[in-house]
Amino acid sequence: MPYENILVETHGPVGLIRLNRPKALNALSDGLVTDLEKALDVFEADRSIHVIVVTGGEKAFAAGADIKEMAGFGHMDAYLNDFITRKWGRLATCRKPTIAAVAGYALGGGCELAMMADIIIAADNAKFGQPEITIGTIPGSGGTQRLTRFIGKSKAMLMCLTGQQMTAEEAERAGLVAKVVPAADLLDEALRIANRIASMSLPVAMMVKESVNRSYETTLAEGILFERRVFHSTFGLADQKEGMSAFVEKRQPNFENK
Ligand code: DAK
Repeated sequence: MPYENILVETHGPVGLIRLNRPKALNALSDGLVTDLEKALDVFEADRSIHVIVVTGGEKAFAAGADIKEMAGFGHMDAYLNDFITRKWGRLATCRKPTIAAVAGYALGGGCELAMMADIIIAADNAKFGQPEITIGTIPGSGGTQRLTRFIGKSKAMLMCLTGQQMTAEEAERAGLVAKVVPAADLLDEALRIANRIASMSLPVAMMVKESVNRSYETTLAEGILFERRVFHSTFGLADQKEGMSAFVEKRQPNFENK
């Protein structure tokens, strides 16, 4: 499917989406977010794809929502049209595991988009920030909520109230990022991790994801109950039989994703 603002590739069981508006530092225009939503829908529906990687360019993952596009909007344009809300959360609702491979700027909506992925891998030149306050608005796609859960209140306040950016190294220390790698190795490393996840049973990987995400939505007791029910359900999978048999027989498992 042709897209105007993204490039889409498959690497075996891994679907790769590259945000591609380099002249605007991948500013997240309505067109880009629409393309992203469509590509995610396609990968989600494709049984041969197990993991989705989203990346940007060397200078920017994404420098935020497209300021030029929204600058003139009034409150009713934003509110009544539910401005840029509908499609924005698609990455967060993916059921398959997702990785954001971030180089350069991940600002505003760019940082928020990265935080919607399950794992963030950062290049050593990555910079994360929520600069919305510097342009007279506030984060609108989870910045005040997800960032606070990732790095805690004090650091989130510092970033959201001052617009101050965080380096890749700081982001790793704070728990925003899983791993920092040299910029030249970013995509290889993201694809290596994606392929490792893709070698597991797809339904089990999806159950792991669903269970970890549950911890953000519920109490510990409810989350543990949820985890236990999902754990019990894995005993209905052929892949559980295969995985445990392979261990006992000292061989590699051959998962059939069922
Ligand atoms: N929007 C539009 N164009 C942008 C842009 C952006 N966010 N960021 C950069 N560009 C454009 C620049 O205008 C410039 O275009 P030309 O002048 O060449 O035409 C080109 O990209 C190169 O940028 P610079 O010349 O500025 O490059 P520098 O290296 O000097 O600076 C920078 C890089 C990233 C520090 C700077 O561009 C910058 O500060 N950019 C803006 C960062 C920012 O404020 N981001 C937050 C935007 S607000 C919501 C969902 C999401 C959101 C809200 C609601 N819902 C679901 C409700 C998100 C809001 C935001 O992200």
